[in-house]
Amino acid sequence: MTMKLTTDPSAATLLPIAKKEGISTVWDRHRAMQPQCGFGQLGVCCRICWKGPCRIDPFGDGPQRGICGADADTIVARNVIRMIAAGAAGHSEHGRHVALALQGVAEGRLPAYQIRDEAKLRAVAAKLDICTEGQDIAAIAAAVAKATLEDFQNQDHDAPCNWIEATLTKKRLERLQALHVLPHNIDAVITQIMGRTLVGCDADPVNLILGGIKGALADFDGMCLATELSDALFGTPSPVITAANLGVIKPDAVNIAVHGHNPLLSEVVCEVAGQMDEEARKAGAKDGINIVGICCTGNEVMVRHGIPLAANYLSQELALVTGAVDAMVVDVQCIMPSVSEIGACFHTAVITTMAENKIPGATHVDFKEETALENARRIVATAIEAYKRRDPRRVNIPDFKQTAIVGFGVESVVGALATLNAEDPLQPLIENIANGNIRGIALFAGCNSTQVAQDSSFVTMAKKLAANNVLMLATGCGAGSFAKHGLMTQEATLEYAGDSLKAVLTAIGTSAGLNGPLPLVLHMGSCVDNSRAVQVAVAVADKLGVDLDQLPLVASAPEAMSEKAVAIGTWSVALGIPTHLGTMPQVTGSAKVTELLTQTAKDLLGGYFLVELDPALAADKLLEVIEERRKGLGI
Ligand code: NFS
Ligand code: SF4
Repeated sequence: MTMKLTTDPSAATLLPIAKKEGISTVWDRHRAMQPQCGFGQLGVCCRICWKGPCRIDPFGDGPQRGICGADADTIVARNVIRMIAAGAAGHSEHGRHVALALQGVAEGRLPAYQIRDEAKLRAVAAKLDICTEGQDIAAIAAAVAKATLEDFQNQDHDAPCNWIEATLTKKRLERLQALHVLPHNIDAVITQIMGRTLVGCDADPVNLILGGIKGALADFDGMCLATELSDALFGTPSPVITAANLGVIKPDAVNIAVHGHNPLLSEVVCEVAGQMDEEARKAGAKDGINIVGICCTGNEVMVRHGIPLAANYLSQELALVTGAVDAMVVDVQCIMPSVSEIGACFHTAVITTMAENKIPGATHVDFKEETALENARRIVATAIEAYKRRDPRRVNIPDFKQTAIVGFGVESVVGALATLNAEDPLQPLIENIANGNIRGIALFAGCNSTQVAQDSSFVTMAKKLAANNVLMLATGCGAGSFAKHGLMTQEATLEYAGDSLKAVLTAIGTSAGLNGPLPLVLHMGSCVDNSRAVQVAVAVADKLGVDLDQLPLVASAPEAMSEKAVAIGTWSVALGIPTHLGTMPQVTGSAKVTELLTQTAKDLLGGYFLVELDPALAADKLLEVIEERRKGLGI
């Protein structure tokens, strides 16, 4: 293969070792899959019923309709909104879990958990219009959990979900209401998408896509509540210095990789690991227990506790190839099923923990919030046992790790700005956007994909936007890319930021006590924490008295692959944000759907998808969009 596979130096070091060991990785399987199916790439393959599969001939010679009569527009629209429904299901199920845990804590049923950030819980209650006067913290938690769970239960179609209503600008809510795309019940909206895309149901591509947008907004609702309630339970992120890349794995420690998405498990594993450190030392690990993160669970514990991040999506298998991971504990989402087989090539215990997410060949520990401490102890004990079987001759830990300053939630961003203007913290940010020191804001989100050399598009785009004085936020595997490549450091700001951006980041960082600038890219957390970026944007828009689609704000998922990214990208568009995709979305088999998402959306919502596979050109296009928005605001 001529394409470069990865730009991550630690991954590049381990790939030849994997080859020597006869281990096939995601890149080997990608190559074996070539050429990939062109019908699937265009989105024109339908497998919705057993008269099919049907596929539309994109060249116009063969069938233009499926056996039931569905044309390319219908098929593409159905396929893409089913992806949105799946993404929304993943995020909101995660959110529901957290909400139920909050309810359990309120009722005193879950000894492993407590409200670690009472101030945050009170702030959330206020936001949801819950009266807290004279209430103790358990009562507030119960009321917040109840209001949150209503977003999964409300049957009144005209009453939008509580969280979305509490989160967006008034103008945005009105605009979405007028299009009938505000969700009233997350579960119901996801169910509707599945129902309307059955054989013989909704065939109108516009109507289907509007249904998809509603599903994407349900996804947004689920993310908001997941983020905010996790903060209340586990603490709100604040800036912390840590490290990223496979070099964070320690040769003389019991290394436990936490992987997946939901912090309910990883938080307790981290806590119990602290208590069991001595046992690890007794087993011969002179550095005790070392927890490292992978994917979004990694981001969750990184921004809250400074746990180092070992890998983002594409290098999860390579963490195992180091031969030094004693246990990989996984919960839900983005876990390659190959990890159990690779773990078995070494001494590594791959442990699944969720009843609905098992992997053949892995050990399963049935994790329940009620028995979390006991489950976590068993997991850590399994890791210590596995450590005793580790073969030191097969250990290859790449000598690559980068410092990363992470943990920029809304509160810490506002806190840092408040050191410049305590009365009106947003003022310094707005002033610098208005005077052009900061041209605009870009949110980088989303995955890695084998369609792109790992991390390369993220890094190329960020460097270019930085040089053009764009303030950058990041979440998910995008944040992982930047952390691994040293772009979450003060040095990166000094090296890559344009002069005016550098001056602003230095002024804020210095006055916030960081002894230098803020890092070049601000790590806001996991994928569900994209809601944090929206909160910042809403605060700025409210202060300016404008809507989100007027701000010089763009989003980008340069290496997107997951159905969750489809959902996120779609709500980003629905909120009025121009949203770049750097991988080809599987919709281009329908000119109508493509036009809807890339052009018509602009009139309806203000946001739209912008597809550009070349990262340097993509950065240029986003800069143009930012300038266009500035012009609109007259700045
Ligand atoms: Ni987001 Fe996170 Fe990564 Fe993509 Fe997967 S871990 S939820 S889906 S691959 S960013
Ligand atoms: Fe074919 Fe229609 Fe069945 Fe899809 S729903 S597989 S297009 S017959």
